[in-house]
Amino acid sequence: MVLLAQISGFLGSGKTSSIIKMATEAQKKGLKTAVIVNEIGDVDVDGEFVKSSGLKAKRILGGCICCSLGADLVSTIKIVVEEFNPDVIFVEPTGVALPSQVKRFFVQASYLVPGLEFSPTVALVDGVRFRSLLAEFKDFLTKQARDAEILALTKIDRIDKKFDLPLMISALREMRPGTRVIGVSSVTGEGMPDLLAAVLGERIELESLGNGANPAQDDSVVASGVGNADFYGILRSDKDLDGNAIRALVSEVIEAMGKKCVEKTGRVLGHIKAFGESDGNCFKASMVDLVTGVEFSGNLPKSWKELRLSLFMALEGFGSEDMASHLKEIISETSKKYGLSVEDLHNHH
Ligand SMILES: Nc1nc2c(ncn2[C@@H]2O[C@H](COP(=O)(O)OP(=O)(O)O)[C@@H](O)[C@H]2O)c(=O)[nH]1
Ligand SMILES: [Mg+2]
Repeated sequence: MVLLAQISGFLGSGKTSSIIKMATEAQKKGLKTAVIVNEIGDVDVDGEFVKSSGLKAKRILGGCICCSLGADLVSTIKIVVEEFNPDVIFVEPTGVALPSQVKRFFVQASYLVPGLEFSPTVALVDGVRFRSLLAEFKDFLTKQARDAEILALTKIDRIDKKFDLPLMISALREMRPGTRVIGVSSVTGEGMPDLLAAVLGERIELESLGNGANPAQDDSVVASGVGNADFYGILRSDKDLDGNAIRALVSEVIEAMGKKCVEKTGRVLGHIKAFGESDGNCFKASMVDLVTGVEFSGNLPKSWKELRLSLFMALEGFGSEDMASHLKEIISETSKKYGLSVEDLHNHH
């Protein structure tokens, strides 16, 4: 038996963080786990971060597994089962995927891989950005929520438990009546045992697919209006720099792109993130809104001359080409400011 668990949710809602938390817990219970991470762009951030957390992972890049890359999902499930022989596979779709579409490809995978079973689909909803997401992205949220058996309100460590949390939970219940809603935090671990218990302990039948599901869609990346851009390369310095220089540099690039997005669209609705490796240390930097700012996890080096950096952003309403040209300019300007040379490896592929 291999359990397939889909953890969906909008860009930056906390999918990767929750999966790392749940997969690590599942391993402590003696279950072998693997993760499949899908990214709209060609540059991998989350897959690398999941691996650096000690988990087995495969990535699917350059599109969405609910539409254009559905066939890749099917073959990747087969490869993961053959290579890792896991008990549970956590699947992280892109933030614009429709869970029901991903389920369709789970069904196809079950023709190729015997013994697949299916956890209830989880859709994560960001508690910190709840108000702005509801105000500006309600249709899409409702679509994602309609496809899920469990709704998890994330980041509750930052939500007022007395007043706001119960209101948000009832707003979610209204979005899809009858669905279970669980509040979770991958920082404090609150709610995670309940969510994991449901994912590991409950099953959905393939026949239930299609109930309330959205009609097939050609390309969910195009339909979402989310643009994306990325960078993959090496930044080098002549002098020794410290970890704070990485923090400052990466924050500056991410914040500058966030501000560009506000100039263009009036707000930041999406996710800007980076994975870096320097002197044997790995870290992830991430921003979903300008107020919270850039958050780092992992380790920064004490001293370094070379930084391998993958950066990826997906932002609603910001055209991909426009975004790419701004990103290039901002990376080049910021690197110059810190006295770094830039080797762009992405454009050499
Ligand atoms: N305070 C708080 N922040 C979180 C939590 N989960 C994720 N985040 C932050 O939210 C951002 C997006 O998280 P990530 O897991 O990458 O989201 P994904 O894009 O859905 O995979 C990151 O900056 C995380 O540090 C949480 O439970 N509490
Ligand atoms: Mg992620």
